[in-house]
Amino acid sequence: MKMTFRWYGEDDAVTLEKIKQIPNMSGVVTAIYSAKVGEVWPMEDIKNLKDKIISYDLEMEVIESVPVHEDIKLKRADYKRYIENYKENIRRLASVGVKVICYNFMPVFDWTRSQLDKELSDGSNALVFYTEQVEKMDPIAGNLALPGWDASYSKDEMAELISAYKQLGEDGLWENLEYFLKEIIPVAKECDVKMAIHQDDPPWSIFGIPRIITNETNIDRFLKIVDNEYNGLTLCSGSLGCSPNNNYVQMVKKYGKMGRIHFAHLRNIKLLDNGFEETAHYSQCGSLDFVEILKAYYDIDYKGYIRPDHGRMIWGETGRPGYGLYDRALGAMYITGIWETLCKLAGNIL
Ligand code: DNO
Repeated sequence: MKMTFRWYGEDDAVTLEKIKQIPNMSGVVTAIYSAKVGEVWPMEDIKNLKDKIISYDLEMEVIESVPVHEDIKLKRADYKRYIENYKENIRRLASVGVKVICYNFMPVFDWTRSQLDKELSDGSNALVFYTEQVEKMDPIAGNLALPGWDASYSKDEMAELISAYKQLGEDGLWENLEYFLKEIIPVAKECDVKMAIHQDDPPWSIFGIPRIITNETNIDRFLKIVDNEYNGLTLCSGSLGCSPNNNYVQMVKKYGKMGRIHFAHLRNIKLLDNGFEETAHYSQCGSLDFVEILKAYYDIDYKGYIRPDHGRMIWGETGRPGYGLYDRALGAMYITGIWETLCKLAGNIL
């Protein structure tokens, strides 16, 4: 495996200098954040980004994300142009050595939480999802702004989008995903870039709009749409793991053997009756067993990328929720420690 760290570019308080000092870090996972969703990323910006990263002796082999425009997900208006733009972004990123592109097909909202700074019993704070709080949230009132969301919609646009998705339903969303994959995967193959879809987070419908990349049955269906390795997965333990019906370890074994996992997001969560809380990566803190998870990756001889996912805010750090330095760095070292142990026990080097 190759250990990586998410970096939000020049504006990120977590700098490349700091990331470089985390042991075993091979590279960063990043994107061009100044581009509008759906547009072609300027080649000069891509090259500058890469130059900056390699000047710290880090790699830029994974992009997270090239966002999919809502017109593509709804297959309406400008979807053809946006699909052509998407293909062009794949080509441009391939030309500077990018190997994996992470994306998602979640309507309107990316990851959703009800609170971003819930104080845990040890005084740290974390992102949480309490069902009763989410039920009170009104996305149309425009009082929601989570860091992963596109904040550019007016109230009217948001209301229209939500109603369009309600009308489209799950079947419609599957059809549009199929169309998109059949268009872009051949280009990814030509460019030798692995596309890696991220699961919906949380893996169930929110605000009455459909979500489909949620469980093993649906991931099986997704992989069959274009049945080759270029149509692959970012397998996210925290997204899948917050539904008790998903067995993440089993999925690692199954999709790993099929050669379809290209990127892993590893984070722990504590399952509750009314939702979940994000916790430290350490197994004892949450509901997921990190030794079992990493053993599954080790046993499939996983050669792809891993990144520690959301961390808590600890030691007084403030910043982008889920993406501070300290707790993610602890997570990276914990994962690396387990991996090193597995390697040594098997008589291999790290
Ligand atoms: C959350 C992230 C997601 C992810 C996208 C991929 O922190 O894992 O926002 O980047 O869903 O497109």
